[in-house]
Amino acid sequence: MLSSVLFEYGLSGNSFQVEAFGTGLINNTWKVITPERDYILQRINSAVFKQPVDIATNISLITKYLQQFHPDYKFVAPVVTKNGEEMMYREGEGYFRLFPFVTLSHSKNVVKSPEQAYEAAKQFGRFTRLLGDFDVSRLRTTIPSFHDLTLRYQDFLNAQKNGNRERIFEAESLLKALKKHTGIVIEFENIKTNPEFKLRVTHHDTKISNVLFNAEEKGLCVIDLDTVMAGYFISDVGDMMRTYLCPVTEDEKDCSKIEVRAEFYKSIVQGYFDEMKEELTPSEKKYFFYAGKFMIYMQAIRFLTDYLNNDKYYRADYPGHNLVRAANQTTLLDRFVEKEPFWKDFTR
Ligand code: GN1
Ligand code: MG
Repeated sequence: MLSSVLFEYGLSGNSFQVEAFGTGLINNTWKVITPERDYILQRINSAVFKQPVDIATNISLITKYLQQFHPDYKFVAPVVTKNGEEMMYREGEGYFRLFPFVTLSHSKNVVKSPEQAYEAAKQFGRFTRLLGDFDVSRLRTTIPSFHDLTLRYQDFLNAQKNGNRERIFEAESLLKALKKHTGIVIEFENIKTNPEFKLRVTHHDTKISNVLFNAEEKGLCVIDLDTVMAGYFISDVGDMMRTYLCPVTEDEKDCSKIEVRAEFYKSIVQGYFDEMKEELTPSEKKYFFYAGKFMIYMQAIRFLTDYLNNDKYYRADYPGHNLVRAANQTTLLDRFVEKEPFWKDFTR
């Protein structure tokens, strides 16, 4: 199957080797190794991305803009098929695209040092800044209401009504704990009506594995642009807090290992501000710490919603996986909120 897809890109015969790659929960990803160069092949999950062509449209708009206005920016554009398509469709198999594997680059699955957090935050800040004059309304919405916390909270309430009874019973204490944080949803309502909150080109998935580093450990660029859409900066900054501050991942079962690290927080502020300080409005800056609450809370309720709905969305490697993730993120939220009085002023 994959070889017939690769054939469309002019790769044929037994000149290549294909292996599973990465840790994403939604799409399938492979590394394609050829004697000349390596590639990343991906199949889009079309249950999540209902109009995969919208992704290709956005990437193409961004590629053109960056090539024109920031030709030095290292941007990983997809390889086109022999027919000149940026994304290809295979009956019964779905949508695929191929990227060149950036030579001498590497990605990481966990943030090990504040320097890495700084580099990543700078890269995501730079991406948004370089696209600051791009008309964000031209971007297609690849997942409707993706980071709309109001809607996610509604989905969460619906799952408690209509979800798997046994699982609802099992998750009772977690449900209670999460309901205590509804202030975060109310705050988001204020943001949506605040004219000082700008819709910008937002990545929406700023985990460390979406940054490429060079051999000197400097950030090169960001990758995985499927969820690049109009959005608020709190999505990007918040997801960095969610995934860089803690020494263990969202899959960790032992919640006693969950902590948030001040040095890493400072690095996110520094890296992001080095690019975005002049762009953010005073109102937005006031919500810098809130960004972490927003994203950690949203991820906690998304995992729990999915658990109550029998794991329809996130890949689960074992039956209680999404419950573990939800409990993990709830603990992370508690640890993070404890820091509010101490960290809130770092942005000044
Ligand atoms: C999904 O597939 P992956 O790992 O890139 C999800 C993100 C979540 C993340 C949690 C389209 O991203 O929103 O933060 O899992 N992407 C989508 O690990 O839902
Ligand atoms: Mg992703």
